Amino acid sequence: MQQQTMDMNAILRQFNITSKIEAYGNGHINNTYCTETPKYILQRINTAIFKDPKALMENIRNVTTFLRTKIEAEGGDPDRETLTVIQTADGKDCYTADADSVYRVYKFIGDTKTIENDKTLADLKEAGKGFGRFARMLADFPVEILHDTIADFHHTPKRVEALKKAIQEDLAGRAALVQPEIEFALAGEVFSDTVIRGIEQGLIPLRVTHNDTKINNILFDAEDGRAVSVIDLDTVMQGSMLYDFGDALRMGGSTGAEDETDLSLVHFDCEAFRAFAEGYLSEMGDTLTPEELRLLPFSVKLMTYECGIRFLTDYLNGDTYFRIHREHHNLDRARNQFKLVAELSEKEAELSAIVQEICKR
Ligand code: ADP
Ligand code: GN1
Ligand code: MG
Repeated sequence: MQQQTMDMNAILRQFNITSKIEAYGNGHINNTYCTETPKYILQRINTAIFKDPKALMENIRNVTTFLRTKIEAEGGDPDRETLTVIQTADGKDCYTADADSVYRVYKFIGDTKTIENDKTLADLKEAGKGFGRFARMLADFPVEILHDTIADFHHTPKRVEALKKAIQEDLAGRAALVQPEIEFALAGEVFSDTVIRGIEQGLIPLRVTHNDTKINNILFDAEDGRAVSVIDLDTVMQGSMLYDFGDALRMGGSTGAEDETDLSLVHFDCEAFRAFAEGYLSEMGDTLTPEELRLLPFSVKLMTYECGIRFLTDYLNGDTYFRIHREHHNLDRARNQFKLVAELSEKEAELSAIVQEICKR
């Protein structure tokens, strides 16, 4: 522990910071810490997953610089409404201690809160506005300068292929234990290419997308609950807005936590969908194509399915990707997502009616 504290202090010194530091947040991928005074967020970038941290930081620098100008033009506070990268003493956006230990620091955005599971409809409407505003402000960002930080991140058919490989290899010897889950996952292959096909056919435009729009990737004002800032920008890449809309409701629309094991507590809440969609469409509604609007309900099922098969794949591979906190954590997560997928299949018509109601106003 003392060794770790010493190492963290040495890392902080690279950024000219001296402060106590503690682990922070609930992400599945990076390691996040927060300093005491002055407050900063320090993150160790997961280089097993993000193979080119310099390209990743270049994306973040470009996107946040672009957002700063937009936020200022709209009369906002860029230090609060987007991430600010703190450079190292020698002017770099991250500190590379060794190939596996790459660190970055952000200004701490204070007087805010993150929401994990206990969310109200007002929170969801705000989250929709926040992610919608993010997309709107980046609508004229020069997308060609963005690097793909993870190739084919939301290419769902390739995620199905990865699952099939994991089933075949059965590295952790778990496939026989999860036959019903495997069956459910493979049955979803029929709809897995819907968005990719739409993109290929030119029906769904490519935009700048966040690609990891979990509700805890948005900071809300601690006082009035408004969405302040979209964070966790590691996966900002070119993609479909359907990825961001669907992924946000994957967690935002569930009545339970992502790893709740009592599945009687896990349902998809259509009113949560309405609230998020109202917020999102108030920012982006005018710019969406008919195909994007038509697929909003489906996108939630697709992204929930994709995440479920990623959890199952990781379980079969022996838990090498997502951080786990108990033995069958990834299986619990996969089952939870599949419960939602099954419900979403039944609720698609109801959700489409909600989109139509919002668009008529
Ligand atoms: P991960 O990729 O592991 O999910 P995040 O970038 O989402 O990491 O950060 C984890 C948590 O740290 C967030 O949910 C949020 O609570 C907090 N956090 C991250 N960046 C900031 C920031 N600039 N200011 C305040 N809190 C932050
Ligand atoms: C990971 O880093 P975090 O916890 O915000 C993952 C997302 C998944 C999510 C599931 C880079 O997000 O794609 O949807 O877990 N991020 C990456 O909770 O793989
Ligand atoms: Mg996060």
